[in-house]
Amino acid sequence: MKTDIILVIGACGQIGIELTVALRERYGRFNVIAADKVATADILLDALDQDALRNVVRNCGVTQIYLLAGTFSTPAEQDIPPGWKLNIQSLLSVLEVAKEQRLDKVFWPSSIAVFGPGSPKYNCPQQTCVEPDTVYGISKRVGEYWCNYYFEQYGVDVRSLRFSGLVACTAPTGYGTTDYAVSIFHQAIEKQHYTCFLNEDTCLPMMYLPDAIRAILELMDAPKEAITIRTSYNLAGMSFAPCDLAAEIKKHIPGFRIDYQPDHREMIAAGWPASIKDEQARKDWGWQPHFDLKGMTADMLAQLTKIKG
Ligand code: AKB
Repeated sequence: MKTDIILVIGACGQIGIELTVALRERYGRFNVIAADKVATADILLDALDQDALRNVVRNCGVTQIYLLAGTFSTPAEQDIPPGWKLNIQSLLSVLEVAKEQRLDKVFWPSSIAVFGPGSPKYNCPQQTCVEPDTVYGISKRVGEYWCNYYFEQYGVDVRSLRFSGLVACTAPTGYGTTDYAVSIFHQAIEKQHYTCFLNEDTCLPMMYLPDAIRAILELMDAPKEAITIRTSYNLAGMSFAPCDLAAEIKKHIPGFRIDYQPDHREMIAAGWPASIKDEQARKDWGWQPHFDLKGMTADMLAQLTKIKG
């Protein structure tokens, strides 16, 4: 039987750290290659370098790629060309190499940022108006079309999820619009105070990272015939606003205080749905989230308190 050899590109980022651990538990330490641009990775790989990627795939006998390298909404808005290039060119390189080298499967994350002000605000469905109004959202939407194109034209088995704001205890705070929901935990533990860059009632779809990792594994395990969406699946976890999260943290840290100084990121968040409907993921491959706001908050605080000693 053929051994699965997995290449994780962007292995040292928000999703990559925990996904690499989960993949290693499943496929074995030496069958999962952690690639990134930082020295702690197994191999140094620039996601934009297609020749280098092809060499790694050939030399290591890679059968599956998880492409996690990319930029988030806030930096992409501030400097368009590099964000666009990283999000789209890296995906095209991976899809080309997957086609040439006949890889078994590819995973690529999309985002709720594909939706825009014209999309339904609540329970935003899979099939609806999808007109993003941010650089990041446009790049994710275009990426979804590329995934569908390579599947339809060349049979590349590429699978994708539209992630909400992800909350993780292992990764440093990122540069996304939803990343207040990570910083708030660090500041609550360290200073019992947080100044939020979104309005108190800006509700967004969110997900705890263990649920997101499980979703990736379950999607990639699903039989090919079960996958009916070849752009990207809506995926729901929970929805909350900063005031809801602050109230939940206060139950654990009664002295915690929050104030609000909304900045340019509020504009980005205002264009996104407050909640997502994900029936297709539930129907096609049995998706069910495990964490709600209460469970996530308790777990994040317990994990971070341990990590911070
Ligand atoms: C961001 O805020 O940019 C990301 C996302 C919603 O994809 N977390």
